[in-house]
Amino acid sequence: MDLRAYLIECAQRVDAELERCLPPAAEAPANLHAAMRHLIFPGGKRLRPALAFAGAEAVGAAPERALPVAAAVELVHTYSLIHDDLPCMDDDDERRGRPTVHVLYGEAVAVLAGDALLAAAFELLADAATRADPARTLAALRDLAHAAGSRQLVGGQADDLSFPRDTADVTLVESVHQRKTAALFEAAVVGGARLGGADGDALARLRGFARRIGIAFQIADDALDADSDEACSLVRVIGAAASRERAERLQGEAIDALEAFGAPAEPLREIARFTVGRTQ
Ligand code: GRG
Repeated sequence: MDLRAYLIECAQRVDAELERCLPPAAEAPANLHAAMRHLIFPGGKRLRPALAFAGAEAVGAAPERALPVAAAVELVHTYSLIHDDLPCMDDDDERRGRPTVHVLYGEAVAVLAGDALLAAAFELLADAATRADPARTLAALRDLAHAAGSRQLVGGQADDLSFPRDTADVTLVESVHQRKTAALFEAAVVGGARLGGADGDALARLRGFARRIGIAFQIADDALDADSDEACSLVRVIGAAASRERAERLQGEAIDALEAFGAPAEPLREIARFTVGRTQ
C-alpha cells in the first residue's frame, strides 16, 4: 500500500472534523481562538489520527468510525506540543518551520490555547458519545483521559524534565518514552478499534502493538535529533547503533502482535515500518 497517500487521506478526514469542532479564529476572544488554530492548521504528519483510523480498519470497520478518537487524540497531541514549546519547558521558538504559539501570541495565551485544546478533545468525545455507541465512546474517552494524565503523558513529561543525566538505565528511558509518547499512540489505536467494535483480546493485542511502536517512534525521534542535549535519550545511553537495533526489535514485535488481524491490519503494519525508518 501507498503509506503517503494513506496519510494524506487520513489527514484530510481529520482536518475536516477539527475544523468542525474548533471555534473560528475570528470568534472572540479572537487571539485565543487564533492561537488554538495556529499549530492545528497546518498540522504535522497527523500520525495519531492515522493510527486511530488504521485501528478501526484492523478490526474490520470503516475508518470513519474512528473519527472522534482520531480528532480528540490530535487535539491532545497539539496541546502537549504547545506546552512543551513554552519557555518553562523546552523553550522552542520554532516548530514545523513556523514560530511557536507563545512566540506569536505570548506565553499566557499559549498556556490558555493548550488548555482549551485539551478541553476541546474531551468535549468532542463526550459529544460523540451522545450521538452513537455511548459505551464504546466513553471507554475511548476514559482511555484518552488516562493517557493524558499524570500516570502517562504529563507524568512522562515531568520525569523527562528531571531526568538524571548520570544514568544509563535503559528501562528508565523507555518508561519515559512509553508515558510521554506511546500512551497517546495506545489511546489512538485502541480507541479507533473500540469505535470499530473490538473488545477483549483484540484490544490487548493492539495496545501491545501501539506501545511498542510508540517507544520505537520516540527512539527514532531521538536519533533524528541526535545533536540535542536530551538527557532522556536511548541514543545518549547506549549509542546510535544499539538504539536503532532496539527500535527495530520493538518494531518486529509490534508487527508480530498483529498476526491474528490479517490483511485489514496492513495500514498499521505500514505505519509501524515508517516509525523506525522515518527521516522527519
Ligand atoms: C507539556 C503536558 C506536556 C506534555 C509534553 C508530547 C510532549 C509531552 C512533548 C512534545 C515534545 C516531544 C519530543 C514529544 C515526544 C513525542 C513526539 C516525538 C512528538 C512529535 O510527534 P510528531 O513527530 O509531530 O508526530 P507532528 O509535528 O508530526 O505532529
